[in-house]
Amino acid sequence: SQQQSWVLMVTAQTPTNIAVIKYWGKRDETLILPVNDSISVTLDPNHLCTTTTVSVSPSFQQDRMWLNGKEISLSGGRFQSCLREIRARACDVEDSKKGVKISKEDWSKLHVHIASYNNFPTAAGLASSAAGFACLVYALGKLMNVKEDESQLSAIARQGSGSACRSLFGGFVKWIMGKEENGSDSLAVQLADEKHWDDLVIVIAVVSSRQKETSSTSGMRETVETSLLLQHRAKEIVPKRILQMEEAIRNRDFASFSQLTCTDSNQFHAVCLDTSPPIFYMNDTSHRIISIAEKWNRSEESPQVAYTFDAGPNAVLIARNRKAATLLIQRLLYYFPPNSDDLDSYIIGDKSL
Ligand code: 2P0
Repeated sequence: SQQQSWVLMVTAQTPTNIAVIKYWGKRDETLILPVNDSISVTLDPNHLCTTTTVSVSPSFQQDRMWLNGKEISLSGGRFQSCLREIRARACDVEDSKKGVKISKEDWSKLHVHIASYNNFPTAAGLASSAAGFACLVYALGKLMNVKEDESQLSAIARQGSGSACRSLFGGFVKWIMGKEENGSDSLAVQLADEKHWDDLVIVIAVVSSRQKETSSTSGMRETVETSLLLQHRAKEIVPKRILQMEEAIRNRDFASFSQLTCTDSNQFHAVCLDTSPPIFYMNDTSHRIISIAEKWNRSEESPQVAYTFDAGPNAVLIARNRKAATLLIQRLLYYFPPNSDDLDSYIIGDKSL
């Protein structure tokens, strides 16, 4: 019948984020509650982003999802948590053009179809789950007329993937670990918007676009179970570092920002090495890039670049301004010319460069 033929659709786009103070280790695996606060920078939406279209129709028989055109299972607990939490907050929706009225109560009976695309390699340590779950939760929230603000939505995205909670905002974002056992206060807040420090230019050296060997989830679990260094880091180091990083961001103090970012990345990888069996995310090329950046920073009056590496060998380099980014790219191209065996590609995170 005419009534059964409608489809409502919402499309959203969400960039990924890169942590400058890292999240590594959970105190609750189901709710995804971390052992420390973290701080990230959200990338330019023109690069490394997820685009997700969610649709609802009375003709849909079940919830379904496609990732990069291929159907994937929604049966995992993380998808189910996000869907359940968003549905629980759904409100009335009216689309007069289509003659559609959905009451709050209808949402529990309606099914959704989700189509998601990443414009970058999935699971290569380029935070695909961060953009993915943030975009999913945001798009579903829009479709179902959810009234919650970005921070409240971030606590839902967190249950899809921890780092996803930080992608609900642009600019600089803090994920507050929270104290509550139910996770209600473990959410993201914006520290500064994207205009606050727009001199920074992000350059990603894709050392390998292959899938990583140890997933973040299992890596973190093994670290929590075996590393004493992680406990020291979470209790003694990160709380102070978070305050210092907030101050560096507030003051646009690149020397402090760079020092804190590099040190924290190196400590995260040290914690991985301190895990039993040890986890190696960086490779020889990653180490060479660190040396190039360190040597350059030391040869100048003040640091020109910060580096940080996530759960993979790819280098995220943050240059202090466009001039530094140009010099950085010149250096990288000298050491790793196009088509060199050591590097797959470069991603320049500033459309105006
Ligand atoms: C981060 N990473 O802060 C850290 C630094 C990787 C290294 O968050 O298990 O995919 O889904 O919560 O968020 C990667 O871990 O892990 C990550 P889950 P997630 O960005």
